[in-house]
Amino acid sequence: MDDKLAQYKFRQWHFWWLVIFSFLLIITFVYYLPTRFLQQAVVPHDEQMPFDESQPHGHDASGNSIPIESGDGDHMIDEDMREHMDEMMEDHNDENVEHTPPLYQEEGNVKEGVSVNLNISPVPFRASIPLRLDFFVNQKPSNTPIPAKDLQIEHAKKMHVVGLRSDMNEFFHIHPEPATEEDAIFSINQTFNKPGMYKIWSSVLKDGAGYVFGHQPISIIGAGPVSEKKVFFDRNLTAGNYQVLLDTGGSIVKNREVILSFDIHTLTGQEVVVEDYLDAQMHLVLIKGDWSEFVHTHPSEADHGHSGNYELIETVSADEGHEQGTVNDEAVTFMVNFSTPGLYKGFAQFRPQGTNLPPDEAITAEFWVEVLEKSPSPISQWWGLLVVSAILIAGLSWLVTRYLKVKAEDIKINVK
Ligand SMILES: [Cu+2]
Repeated sequence: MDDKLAQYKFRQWHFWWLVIFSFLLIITFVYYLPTRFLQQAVVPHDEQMPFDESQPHGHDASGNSIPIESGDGDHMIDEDMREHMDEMMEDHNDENVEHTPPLYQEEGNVKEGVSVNLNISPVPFRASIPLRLDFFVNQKPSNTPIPAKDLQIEHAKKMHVVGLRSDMNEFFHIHPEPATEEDAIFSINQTFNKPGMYKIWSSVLKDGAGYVFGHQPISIIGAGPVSEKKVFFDRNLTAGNYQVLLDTGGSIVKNREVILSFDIHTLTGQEVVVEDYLDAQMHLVLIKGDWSEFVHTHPSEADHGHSGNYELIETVSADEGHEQGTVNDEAVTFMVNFSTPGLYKGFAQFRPQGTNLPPDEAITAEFWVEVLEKSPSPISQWWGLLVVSAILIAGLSWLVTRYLKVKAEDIKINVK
């Protein structure tokens, strides 16, 4: 009798063991490993790349970068793209040796060296009237003026100025000019259409070194709401009469090089080729929601040679052979490295070929990205919950069976 009971018990244990074990096997071989394998097939594993010095970023380079990671969403990485990315990586690394990293400083913190001080008039700063912005380029601590002739042109200008409101709207990218090359003051009129707090950044290049200055936030007074913040994660962006398809390659993780690719079409789906805007295919400005990070970047220089576009899909018109028939689907790509996690707003600026926009102006596509502290675990939460609940159910039913058995024993004893 005891043998039978022991055997029965053993078979029960054996059954549950098999159930749980096969469950784990399924999870591992049907889901976990294929996902990991797919991920690793997409990115070069554990390849340390030098810190992206050539890309302007919000503070002194602390120099680290790690492999790009692909995440959710069906992004368009195929073998050709992989080849192209490797090429870009190589070119990118070559570039690093050429560019010194732009030094990011808040205007008020510059005690020594090149500095830019911003002065705005008239006070108080009112919305909807032109305000004069004067950027005084000087050498600290003596405030010695640095004339425009001592600065270098970068992307067609000696000074680039970017600004926006605290709700990350009202973005502007303008280029103050000096009266003469002997002058150290770069001036421009700017009208702030809406009231609120604004942050302005200026950047210059001197002796081959880039400098970015964050200026004291200013308060513009006027009628209307001072903030209308709206965070959105659309990836098909509308900008003017154009739609811009943004591919981030999945989730973005801090200190990991990520490739952002922009594919521009008309609203009716026609491919749009861009012409140069300030000496680059496109300009991309990324600003962190708390204004602590500022990135102004351009498609990789090496790409510029062959217009930084990458053929995604070849479209062939019905009348094959007529030269004018074929337009390749292209995207402009940027390599960016976010050094801190958080929400960033991006401003991708481009000029469609043949546009009648004034030369210094461009169309701006706005978007948000979230930079993660670390890459999301390969096992999605859903699967995690499933495994945990299955184990809990098994445990519970085991406990209940045991309890019932004990109860039954008790009743038997009492009956006797
Ligand atoms: Cu600019």
